[in-house]
Amino acid sequence: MMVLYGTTGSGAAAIDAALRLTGAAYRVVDAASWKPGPGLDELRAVNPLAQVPTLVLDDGGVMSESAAILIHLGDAFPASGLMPAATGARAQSLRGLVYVAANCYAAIGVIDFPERFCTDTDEALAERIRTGARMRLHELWDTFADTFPATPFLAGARLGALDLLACTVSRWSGARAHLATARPAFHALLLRIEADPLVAPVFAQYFPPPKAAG
Ligand SMILES: N[C@@H](CCC(=O)N[C@@H](CS)C(=O)NCC(=O)O)C(=O)O
Repeated sequence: MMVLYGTTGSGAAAIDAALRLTGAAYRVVDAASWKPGPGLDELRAVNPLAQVPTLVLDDGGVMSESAAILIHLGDAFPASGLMPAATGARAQSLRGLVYVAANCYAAIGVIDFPERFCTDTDEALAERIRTGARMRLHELWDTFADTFPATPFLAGARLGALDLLACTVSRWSGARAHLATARPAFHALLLRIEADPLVAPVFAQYFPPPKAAG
């Protein structure tokens, strides 16, 4: 059985939803680099970066990198529709998946861990790095929205990998609030994808609404 490493609020949401589309058997281990415990020990043993999502395949092969995991699942389970079958649509999905991973997800790594990208980082400098990376992230989402049309899904006729990754990664660092005013149609599209009956329960689990204070 496949094993997915991830936790609430993480990019494992996209992979969990994708695994449900495949219908394959898998189990989830609660793990993240910021959650010390047995899950993290297990995660570190398979992925030295200790990043999630990480997926251990049936044959013991380790997959990290969300775009690669999604492309692999699309290839291994073609009936899932994760990757479009038509060559042109598949090419655009590949472009979109790598765009989100290489540009948007990478910017979030800078926002979350500015000290990894600088030396002698005091809090004021860390905050300037975070602010700059966040501005860049929001521009990157604007360009994504302008570049990848929904027909009616980002992956084409069916819900696919690109929809799942875009919905997940746009959850962070104020991107949704930005898009709601900067690209309202794209923002509405993300909400529509998340309302899909397969996606909605997964996102409710990974992105629960904040608890009211008191
Ligand atoms: N390049 C990876 C990035 C994964 C990533 O940064 N995941 C975050 C959680 S959403 C993480 O595990 N961060 C912890 C860390 O880097 O220590 C991907 O595309 O999947």
